[in-house]
Amino acid sequence: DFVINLLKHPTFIDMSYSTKFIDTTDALFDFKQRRDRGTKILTYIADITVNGHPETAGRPKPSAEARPPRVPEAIGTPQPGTRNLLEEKGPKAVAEWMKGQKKLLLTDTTMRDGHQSLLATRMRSIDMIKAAPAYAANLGDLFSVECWGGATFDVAYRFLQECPWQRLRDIRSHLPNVMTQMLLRASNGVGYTNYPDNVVQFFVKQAAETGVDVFRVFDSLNWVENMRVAMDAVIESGKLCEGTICYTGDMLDPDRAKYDVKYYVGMAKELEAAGAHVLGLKDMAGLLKPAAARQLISALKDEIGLPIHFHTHDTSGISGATVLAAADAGVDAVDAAMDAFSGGTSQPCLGSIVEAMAHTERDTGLDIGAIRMMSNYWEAVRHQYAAFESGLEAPASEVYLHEMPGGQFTNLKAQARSLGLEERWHEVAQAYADANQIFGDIVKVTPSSKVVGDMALMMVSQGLSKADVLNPAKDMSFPDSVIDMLRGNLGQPPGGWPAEISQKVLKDENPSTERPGKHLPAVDIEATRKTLAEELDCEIDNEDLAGYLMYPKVFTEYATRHETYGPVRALPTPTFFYGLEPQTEISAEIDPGKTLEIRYLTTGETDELGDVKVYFELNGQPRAVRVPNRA
Ligand code: BTN
Ligand code: 3PY
Ligand code: ZN
Repeated sequence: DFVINLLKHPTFIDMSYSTKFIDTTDALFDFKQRRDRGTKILTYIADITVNGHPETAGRPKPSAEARPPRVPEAIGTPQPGTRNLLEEKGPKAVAEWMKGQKKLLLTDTTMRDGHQSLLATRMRSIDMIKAAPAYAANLGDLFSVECWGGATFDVAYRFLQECPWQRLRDIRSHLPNVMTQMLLRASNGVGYTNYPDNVVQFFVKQAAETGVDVFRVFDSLNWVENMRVAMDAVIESGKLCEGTICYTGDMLDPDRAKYDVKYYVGMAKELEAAGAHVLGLKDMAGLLKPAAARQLISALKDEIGLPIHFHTHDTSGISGATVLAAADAGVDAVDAAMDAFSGGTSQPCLGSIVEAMAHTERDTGLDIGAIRMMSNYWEAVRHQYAAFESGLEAPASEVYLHEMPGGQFTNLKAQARSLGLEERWHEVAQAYADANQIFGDIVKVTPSSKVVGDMALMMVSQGLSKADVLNPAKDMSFPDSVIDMLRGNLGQPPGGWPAEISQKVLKDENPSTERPGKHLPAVDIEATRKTLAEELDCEIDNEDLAGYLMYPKVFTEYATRHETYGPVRALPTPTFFYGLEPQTEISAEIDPGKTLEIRYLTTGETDELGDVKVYFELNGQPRAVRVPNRA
């Protein structure tokens, strides 16, 4: 690069230079050090080997005896499945086909909600992509594989140093016959805040192009008005739009009349009118009890023409019974996680549902042997993520008190721990329930659940009761997320925000009751692309741009680290989190057919700058890289 800069420099071209010119012309040295990907990936392994990974420090390690995951065998060639139907006949035909089925259709959530709810969303792409061919060949009768969206998007960039789009593209290419599914927070995209309409549209279009077939669209306050932009974008893309109701409260409890069967049927009708192909019923906390499921599904079946897809969590331990009741009442599809990723704050157990339905008229038709083989793989994968286990040891009926979503539960527990409130967890649970009542009993799911969580932590850490919070004479400052929500920036809950808390938080400020996206100015997408390309000094494609539009800082930090560490997504999971032992060897396929054979030899002494030299063999050739010793 130096020589190129020199050759192109006007002073050099007109030959008016001396060697002093080189010494004093900084612009000549204005080049990015472009290192090859092998060196970058060695730098990463060296850094982790010397310093450890910041995320696994002090956390439980995988057991030394744990068997390495053996990639499940793909038996035979993939048969046409739901994806083929969608491609050939379109989303309405898929919906009709669902309704005409006797089978209970199943979605496998292992690659999204399963690890989001059990392992803090930390599952890496490589572990998913390896399973995809066996899903295609052996489990081609699944309705869909949920593998994208929700929290997986930002966690991929932020903590796993990998591109979520590439994950989707790779899963898609290895799973050609079963629909992929994502969770989309309507106008909140895959983020925690409302985005301008054109950002939501741009994101959905790209997700459809890269490989999402089913979009489960929900709003964190069940406000259909705030779901239309996202739903319209999905419909426009030709993919399957699952307009979704979030279930909360207790439908059969006369004291919680706000969310009764009439409320849910009313919302379902709005979603049907808004063009949903499928009705999603999302019980994100696992609160729907079997008797209520029977009534609710029956009522929805009677009143709505759409097929129904039910999602729940097993935090209480009773979700299997709820699924069976829903199946009896005629639900069309349900979500479940592969056995090793099921139970607790995750979904009910897929294999057990298959067994429960066998030899009944709702037999799923799935092969239990194929499920066992797949689950054995996931079991070994899960062991590698021991550092991220939350340690919920038993079912918790306390979920009916606090109503926390499965995906939030372990997160909030970790937040409480970091504030020194771990011992007071049951107080946090009670405060969460109280905060929900303060806000007027709302749907709690990302991002509204985060606001309730912030409020609950504030109440416990400051020793505030519900009466204190509502007392107009008691002054206090509220978390930013609370102020933002009461301003109307997440939209409107049924019945609006209660005046008491709204006035206390906003004082004289007038909240907005309109759809937030109505006032957010459109982003100039091409100008953003240009600025970002200049900032990062590289081309920005639509996937990168969509990532940046959701999470500007998270994306640019990812891109900067990528420049240093290269395609670390190709590393085996134990190497990514723990580095290598001396004289051990791994392979990393950095492009299809291009594999690096990496052997770690030894580490030298720390020099006066605090750096160490780490010695490897890369494809048989000796290589050394220098990294800071921070250990
Ligand atoms: C993180 O930033 O916590 C997640 C990504 C890992 C980045 C690598 S890990 C090795 C090196 N040391 C750090 O503290 N960050 C980078
Ligand atoms: C998410 O939005 O990530 C969820 O899982 C909500 O249940
Ligand atoms: Zn869920």
